[in-house]
Amino acid sequence: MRRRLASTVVVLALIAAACGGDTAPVTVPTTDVTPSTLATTTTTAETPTTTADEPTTTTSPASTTTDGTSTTTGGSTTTSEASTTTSEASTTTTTTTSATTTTAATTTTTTTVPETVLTWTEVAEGFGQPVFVTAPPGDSRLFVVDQPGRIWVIDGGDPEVFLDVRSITTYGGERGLLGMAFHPDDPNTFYINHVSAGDTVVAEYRVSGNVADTGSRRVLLTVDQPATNHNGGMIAFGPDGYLWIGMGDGGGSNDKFGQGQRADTLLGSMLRIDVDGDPYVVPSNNPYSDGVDGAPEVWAIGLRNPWRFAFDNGLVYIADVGQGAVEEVSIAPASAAGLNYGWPIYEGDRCFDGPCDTEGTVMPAVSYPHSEGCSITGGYVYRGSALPGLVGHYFYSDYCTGFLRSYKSGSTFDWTDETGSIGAPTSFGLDGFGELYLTSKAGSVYLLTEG
Ligand SMILES: [Ca+2]
Repeated sequence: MRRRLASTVVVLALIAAACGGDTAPVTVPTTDVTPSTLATTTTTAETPTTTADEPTTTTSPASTTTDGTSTTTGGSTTTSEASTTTSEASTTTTTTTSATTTTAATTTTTTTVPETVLTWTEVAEGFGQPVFVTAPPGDSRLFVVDQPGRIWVIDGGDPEVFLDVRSITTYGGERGLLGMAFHPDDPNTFYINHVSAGDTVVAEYRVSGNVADTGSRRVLLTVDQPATNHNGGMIAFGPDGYLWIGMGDGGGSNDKFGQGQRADTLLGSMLRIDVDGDPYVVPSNNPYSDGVDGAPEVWAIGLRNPWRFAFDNGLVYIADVGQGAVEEVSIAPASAAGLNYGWPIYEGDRCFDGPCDTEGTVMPAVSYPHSEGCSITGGYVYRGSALPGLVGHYFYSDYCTGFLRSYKSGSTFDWTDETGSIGAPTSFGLDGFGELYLTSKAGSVYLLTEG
């Protein structure tokens, strides 16, 4: 059942877009979800479990979900002939020196998308509130981070508990277990980012067999959180081998704590540390490694709530959640130290708390107004093998509208006509082979497939 692609292009709202008023800022999950029961239409390879809060793996592609959520999976089949696409474009990928600035350059690009039909195929369900998927490179297991405080491992059967930190995790709203990253040189060591006792904690664990050794917990970093929202949550190892930690501005609204433009505090910043230390080491080429003009851990400033970010081909893609009007993705060289991503001077490409001058600011490569969403869910540049026509596309979504869009070479593409909208997509994730997943607040994990 191959269909032709009908990918339409979203013209970048790179210019202007000072739309909308101050609607309530919405970021990642805002309410609790009780563990869902097993769906009755799921076919599983293993003996189904009956515990109410245990997720299951769906082994039949394109299975039908009947759980009454707003998710759409498998079977989005109405597509029309492919269209060739043209759009305005911008890139911000030219900065190569540290502590310099990048300004969006507007260009026009014509892009033809290969014939591909995309579908979100549900592969697992029943999680409390999944917010991330990952795996070490080349590892066939899949690790699912559940915001209330557990990590599940899928190793050919139903998900099993890999780590349980619920008792030391502050959960609710935007707080909880938010991120996970395996050590790039040792798949038996991993890191989590969770809110514990109300503050951000990055901790290391060792793996014993197919479960984490809870006794191996080693806290690297604790960051005081003055409010319940904007906790960031993403941790990922960069091409430099260092752990990058996305920190929100401390919460509230309007950068009320004045953190966005400060380099001497850890909030509103991207942090970068070497985990192979006690408790960690500050890389010598961090912009404030001497602690004189800023905090040693700070790598970049000007972030509001960088819920998800990703690396690809020497670049970092930071999806920073906007306040009331504009969402954004900023792209910059991962080697560029001391960049300023703009908040709160800019919200996306909109002047928010001026005076505004793009000089010295990394302006977004992609931005869209709140008429199209409310809270960006950043993703990844696809480098897998299942969807060869989409290699190099950076995929992203929005928590409110659930679209699926991609960005490549200055153009953006909207795939939602094919995939349907996923209700409340919380995060993207990659498996060990670069295939792309999406988690939904309703408790499901989807795999992006063709057909
Ligand atoms: Ca920004």
